[in-house]
Amino acid sequence: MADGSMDECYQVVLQLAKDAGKLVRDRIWKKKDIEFKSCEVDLVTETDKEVEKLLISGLSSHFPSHKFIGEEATAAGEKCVLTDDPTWIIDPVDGTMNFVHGFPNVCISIGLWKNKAAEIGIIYNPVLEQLFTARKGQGSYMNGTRIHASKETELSKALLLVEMGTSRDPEKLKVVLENVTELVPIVHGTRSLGSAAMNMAMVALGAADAYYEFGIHAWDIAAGDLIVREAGGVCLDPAGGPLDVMSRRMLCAGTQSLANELVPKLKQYYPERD
Ligand code: LIP
Repeated sequence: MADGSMDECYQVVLQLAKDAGKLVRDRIWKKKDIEFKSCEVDLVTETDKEVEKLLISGLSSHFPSHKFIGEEATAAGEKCVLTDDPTWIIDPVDGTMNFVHGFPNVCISIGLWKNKAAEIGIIYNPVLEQLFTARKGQGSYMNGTRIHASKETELSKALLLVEMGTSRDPEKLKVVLENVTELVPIVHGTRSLGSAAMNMAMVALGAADAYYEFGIHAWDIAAGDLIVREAGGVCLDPAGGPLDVMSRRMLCAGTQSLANELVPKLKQYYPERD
């Protein structure tokens, strides 16, 4: 692999994630400069931008041939293209609304993809000190301890993660609320962490049994895809086919059986691709 083995990539990104985590931890309960993106509840702060710059400059100095897809670079107009090249897919602060409010479900999500498949996944919540890591074929870990997704196969016994999302598009909101109305009466419980990556980390940890969302972006799920699968879970399209990381649609679960029960109950929504 040009400029850097996977081992070197892993060591470098782990240190950069910890360096970036200090910024998030130090600033979550301080005053922030808040800007709006696609709508008045799609927010970005100076910390989102600074963390993304720290990660991209650190990684590109070690691996100059690597490519990048970053949430804030994309928002600033950079094209969002996934090729076969080694590509770092970064959400600098996933759960920005939580960060703005000082609600500690925030994380830095970094995936390294090569040949359009995940090689390294890092989801780091520096406020609660939860570091989720995975390398292809090597299992998933939280703070260095091996983790495993749940073995739950029945929706009626499942803790389901759902998100309302940041879109205020009436058509999208209608689908979100129809799905919640359909599912709340038939599952054990529903929860929303406000961060796609943290939701996926909870499925990998076995602390929740499934999570789906329409409207997320590649940077929200690029790390969680590997972390869930290396913990023994499944990640797929919410209509049941293979996951397409650029489709802005995702369903993950501890077991294929649970995913199979969930899929037909979902009203589908097809956002514009990344
Ligand atoms: C968030 C996602 C969350 C989704 C929000 C938002 P951000 O990412 O993690 O799942 O429901 O709408 O997209 O914007 O905080 O990086």
